[in-house]
Amino acid sequence: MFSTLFGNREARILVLGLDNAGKTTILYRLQMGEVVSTIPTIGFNVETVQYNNIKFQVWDLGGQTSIRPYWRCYFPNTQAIIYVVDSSDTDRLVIAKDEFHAILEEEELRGAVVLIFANKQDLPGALDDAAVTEALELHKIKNRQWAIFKTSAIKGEGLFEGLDWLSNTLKSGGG
Ligand SMILES: Nc1nc2c(ncn2[C@@H]2O[C@H](COP(=O)(O)OP(=O)(O)OP(=O)(O)O)[C@@H](O)[C@H]2O)c(=O)[nH]1
Ligand SMILES: [Mg+2]
Repeated sequence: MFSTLFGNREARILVLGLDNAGKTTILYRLQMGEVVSTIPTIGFNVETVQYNNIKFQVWDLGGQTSIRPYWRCYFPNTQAIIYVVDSSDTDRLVIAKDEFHAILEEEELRGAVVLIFANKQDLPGALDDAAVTEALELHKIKNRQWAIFKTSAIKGEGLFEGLDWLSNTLKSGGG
């Protein structure tokens, strides 16, 4: 729960997105500041990331088709979603968009703010933030605070800019 007890806020964050988007890489980049070698996540990883006086409890869920239905088990009490897109995987952007809009319709996530990471910007052919905004139809988002950032989990770029936005948005009452 989001609390101001002892001035130390906490926020529960879900990291969602298709398999291979880079979710687990991002989680450990944020938590340890390093690139770790990953295997596809079956189930979840959870770590605490302390940043800007917020203790983020970050849940990284597996994104494979067969395990996406289990995402909903983690929805209650979520203040923010980080939705990760492989910006170079243009073939699957339509699927990424459909999964994204299904998440937005979930009643339990109605109050969650949304941060989109257009990840893998270091790869040739990666779409930029404007193109990912269009592909995900972000302009259709209603009644919710959201932002998109270009990231490279491998290079460590963009991730903390996103967390800055998230912490400011949560502190000002979002989520
Ligand atoms: N070039 C590049 N590769 C990345 C980046 N982020 C992640 N990867 C690679 O993409 C692959 C998949 O990364 P994961 O973090 O395991 O992906 P995931 O979203 O957790 O996948 P699931 O657990 O199956 O849902 C790995 O080989 C990563 O090293 C990035 O920013 N750039
Ligand atoms: Mg993973």
